[in-house]
Amino acid sequence: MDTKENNNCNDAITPANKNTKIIFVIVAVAVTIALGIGLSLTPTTMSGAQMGGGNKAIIMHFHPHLNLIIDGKPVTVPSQIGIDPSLWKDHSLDHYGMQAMSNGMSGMAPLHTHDATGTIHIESNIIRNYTLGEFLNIWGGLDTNGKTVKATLDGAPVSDYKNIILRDGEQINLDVAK
Ligand SMILES: [Cu+2]
Repeated sequence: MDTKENNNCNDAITPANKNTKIIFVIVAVAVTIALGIGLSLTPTTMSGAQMGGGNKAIIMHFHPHLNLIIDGKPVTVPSQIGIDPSLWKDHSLDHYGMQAMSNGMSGMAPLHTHDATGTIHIESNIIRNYTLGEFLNIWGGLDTNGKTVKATLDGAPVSDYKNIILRDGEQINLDVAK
């Protein structure tokens, strides 16, 4: 009696075990596929995090050049415009530039300077025209009050210097005088 009952029990369990094994294999395959997808997505997620979380890729990067003459004398355009808080007065375009990172690296306005040569860096996460006026607003350090600004773009006179569209390699001269 005992043996038969055991056999019956075994008979009853065996098909259930088969079903369990099949389900286990299906789950294992599903988990493997899910892990594979997860791993293949990981580099994208990591590069997003490395860029500072929420930072979009910079898709425009070029360099016009600004020469300044104030009251007849050449004046350097300072380094760190749009990076150093004291040279970053207008923040209305910040969302098009590099956001501050969790590792402490500072953000940058989309228009900024890295040196005092007059090279303006346009580094933007959207395709958009930027103007010299927008750069000067970010800087907030060129005093034109009560003065006349004579501007040339690649040597040709420009009447409305604030609306000069920044383009790669162009030479902008501003002559600011009373
Ligand atoms: Cu640059």
